[in-house]
Amino acid sequence: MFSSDDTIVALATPRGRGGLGVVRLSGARAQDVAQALLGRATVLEARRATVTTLMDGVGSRRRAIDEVVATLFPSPGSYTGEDVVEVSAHGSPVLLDRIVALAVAAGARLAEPGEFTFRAFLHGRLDLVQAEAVADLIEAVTPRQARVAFDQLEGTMTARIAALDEQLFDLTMRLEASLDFPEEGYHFITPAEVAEGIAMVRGKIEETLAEASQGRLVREGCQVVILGTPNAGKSSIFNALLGSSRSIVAGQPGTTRDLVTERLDVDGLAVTLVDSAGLRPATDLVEEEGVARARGAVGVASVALVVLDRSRAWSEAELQALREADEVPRVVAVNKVDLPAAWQPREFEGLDGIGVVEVSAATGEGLVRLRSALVQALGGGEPLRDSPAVANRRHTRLLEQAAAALGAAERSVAQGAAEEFVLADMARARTTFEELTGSRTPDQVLEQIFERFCIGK
Ligand SMILES: Nc1nc2c(ncn2[C@@H]2O[C@H](COP(=O)(O)OP(=O)(O)OP(=O)(O)O)[C@@H](O)[C@H]2O)c(=O)[nH]1
Ligand SMILES: [Mg+2]
Repeated sequence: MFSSDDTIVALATPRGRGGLGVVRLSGARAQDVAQALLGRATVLEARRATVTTLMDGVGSRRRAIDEVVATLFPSPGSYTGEDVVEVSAHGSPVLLDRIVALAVAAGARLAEPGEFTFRAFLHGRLDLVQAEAVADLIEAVTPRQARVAFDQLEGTMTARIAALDEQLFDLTMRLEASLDFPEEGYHFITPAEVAEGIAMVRGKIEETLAEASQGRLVREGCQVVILGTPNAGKSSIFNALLGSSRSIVAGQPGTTRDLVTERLDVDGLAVTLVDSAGLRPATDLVEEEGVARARGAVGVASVALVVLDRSRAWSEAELQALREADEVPRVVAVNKVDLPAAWQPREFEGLDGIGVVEVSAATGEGLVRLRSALVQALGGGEPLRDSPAVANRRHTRLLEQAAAALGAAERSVAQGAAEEFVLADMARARTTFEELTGSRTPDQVLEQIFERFCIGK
């Protein structure tokens, strides 16, 4: 994938105007390149911020274009494990582009997306799970996502895998010893001990997997689509949950036709909230398209929030609204409780066994309860764990493979199969661990992982 013997450069801060912008260099020639850019007398000491000037032009036309702070992080104790120089300049896009161009002229190459973190991985500064955590941390949109990503960066997941691998290694060694000295039979380890050891490791993998669905929910967020009868106050509730008048609210039914989508932090979960036209029978082509889009949104939603109007007589339309989205978990918001009631939720069978919350988008009553009902529905009813260690599909897939391999090993032991078979299954499990942490990961997988980063990370 990336060539790793040249020196790379990129803007490490977002493009755009700001107080500061940081250009980062990494590689064997980072110091030389920096020297070519900085004022002549500059001596960069390790890990010491040095105030200096940034120079442009050659000979008599050479002049300072900014005052900067440069810091050298020498190999191997830097982010990438190579010599790194960070130059903090004023946050002007033209200036920062120029600094990057000057670094390239002095022999650096523009970094590819994720290349700094890739080098950190390559030089053993981070394992693959931690490198993924860097991308997650940068992309986090809720504080909880950031915390889970940071835990992973700190190595919670890495430590768990290392402990499991160690246990498997120990079992493997003892079983191999029994093989090498067959006359001693199962002297080094009994089949019962092998079975017990393997079952224990598999149990821990399954525990970790059980946490994974929550971890994934935190990491990837989820979609909540708002459905319900026309004019029930769907858009009003959408706006109230967001705290802004994002969707148009009006007295006549059929106001919302297209999908209106907004990101929302619900107790740390990144929820994509979708206001829709509902699934009512359409009266014209535009509306028909709107209803089709609403149906499409239900298809990918984790939860449907069905809004009903309590101030209006109960009719077939309410039943219809409840019936239509029954393929996803539902929360029902019985809205307009500030107005006289035309019916009571408990009178209707369709509402049995679904979370029903009485609210008023107009006064804000019940909104806190509505939020917690949503969190409940999203988290499968269990309280959300604070820091699930596993969070992405690559991890869960590999852990499932490891658990399956160990399951096969357990069966082999139970059937009294030769040690070689048991050892082969255990070796498969250990290979998935290596793939997880990156000590043995195919290049295409690495590419996919680092592609997710943007340039400069
Ligand atoms: N009194 C009262 N009026 C409400 C409440 N919620 C919404 N309304 C009013 O009900 C009407 C319809 O509200 P919307 O939010 O546009 O309803 P909707 O379900 O999005 O409507 P469509 O998009 O047309 O299907 C508006 O006049 C709102 O002001 C509420 O809690 N109490
Ligand atoms: Mg609407």
